[in-house]
Amino acid sequence: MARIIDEISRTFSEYLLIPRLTRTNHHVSNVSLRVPVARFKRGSESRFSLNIPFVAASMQSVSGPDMAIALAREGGLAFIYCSQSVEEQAAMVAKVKAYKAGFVVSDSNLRPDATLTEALELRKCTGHSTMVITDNGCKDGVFLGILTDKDYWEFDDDLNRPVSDFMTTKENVVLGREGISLYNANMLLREHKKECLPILDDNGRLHSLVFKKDYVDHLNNPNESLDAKKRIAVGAAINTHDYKERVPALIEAGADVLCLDASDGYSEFQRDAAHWIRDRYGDSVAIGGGNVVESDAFRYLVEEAGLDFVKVGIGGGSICITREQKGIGRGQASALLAVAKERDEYFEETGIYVPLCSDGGLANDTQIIIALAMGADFVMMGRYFAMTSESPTPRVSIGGRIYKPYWGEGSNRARNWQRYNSDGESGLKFEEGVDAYVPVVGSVKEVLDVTLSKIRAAMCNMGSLTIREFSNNAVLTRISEQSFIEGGTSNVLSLDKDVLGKF
Ligand code: MZP
Repeated sequence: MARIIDEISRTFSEYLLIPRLTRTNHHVSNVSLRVPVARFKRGSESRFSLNIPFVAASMQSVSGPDMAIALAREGGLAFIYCSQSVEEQAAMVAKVKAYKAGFVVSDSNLRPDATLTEALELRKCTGHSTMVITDNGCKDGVFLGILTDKDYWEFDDDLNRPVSDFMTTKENVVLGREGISLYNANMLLREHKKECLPILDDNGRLHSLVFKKDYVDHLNNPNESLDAKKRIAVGAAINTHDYKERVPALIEAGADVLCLDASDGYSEFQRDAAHWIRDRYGDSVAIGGGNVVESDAFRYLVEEAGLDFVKVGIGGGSICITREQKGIGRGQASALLAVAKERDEYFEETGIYVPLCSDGGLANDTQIIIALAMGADFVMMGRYFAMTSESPTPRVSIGGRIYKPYWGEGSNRARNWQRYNSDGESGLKFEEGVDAYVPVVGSVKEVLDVTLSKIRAAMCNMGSLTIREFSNNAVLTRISEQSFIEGGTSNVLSLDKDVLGKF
């Protein structure tokens, strides 16, 4: 006979936090939002952590290279979607890795006999004003000199003359040797008051470039998610169908974290894929998976599949109709509480901490705060990021307001049958997601600034300086419909809502 869980499925909006003692050191400036992403043993550090507890969903309408760069610069991580060809996804990962690095592979290279016109065309194409002149015009050719827009006068000089007439030649360029540390490279730039340092190998061939602006940029974004080579960190989603081709390409392109992307992740398919990856790549890449909504599924993915983190949530996504279509899912708060309890028990038993990601259904900042209080180490969001300028979809005007398209991976538009069919059958017989629009709200940085301020403030109210402390200290109360109403404005005319008729 079917087993009925003796509890109603609940969602985040049904709970409120009860403040704990705020001590004098509980100041927002002392709060750390750093969270682990990869499992770790008690007393040791996670192999991969984030400085803010946010990741962007692996969805076509959310996580392209622009989102990955913008979010990683704020301390989070985006998962480039896998509902595209292996080549396209790997190219997106490579684009993120190339965005900014301590040691950049030069993308603007010319032969010495190229004309100034060709240099201007290249500048227009790449947007980069610094060009390297090598014997063969390739990124690893013999270094001859460097050309910047200070070396020529576009409207006065003869554009048919070769760049060799204008470039600063090798003897006059400050150079670094392959193997130099990034710190020393930056110190050379400082000492010689230069903007760009070409790094050459022992044979005088170009290896890479180091830019002063990258150093300054890094200081302005101290939370950035970076890899060991100081490149932007990026996640990539994978499925259980073509991982044997997809994973090697993604790792080659530089993916730092992989995540098995499935609507229901309690499967032997996830276990087999995780083993295959671990056998070949060991712990060099963090592997997450899911989604799950109860304790047995968590245990399975942690013990049998050995995953680094587990995603929680089925059917709660803003564009998701899985619950309506198949009757599968669980209220997100109940799911998270059940899995977090199991995670904590597993930690007690084994000393191994497995981070949890609450995925989907976070309708506002308050719900993000409740999710973190209930034990999520980090949250994955689609709608929240789809609304920002960095999501990959175009702006459209509807009724005088600006929107962006946002569609589910289970919609016909996404054609992501691999996320939904574990049996290998291709194509969607029915949709589990919808095609929608969301309002445009600003840049990733702008929306995060507000949300993160609220999280820090709530953590101080709860007498906590870390996310782990926050969830350990959390005391929550369920709320009645009446107290929910009481939580909004009451018995007053709101200037915005009632007088001006906004919202
Ligand atoms: P949300 O942040 O928009 O509420 O939810 C995003 C999450 O919904 C994704 O991370 C993914 O787990 C889930 N998702 C994506 N597509 C669908 C669908 O088409 C879906 N059903 O449920």
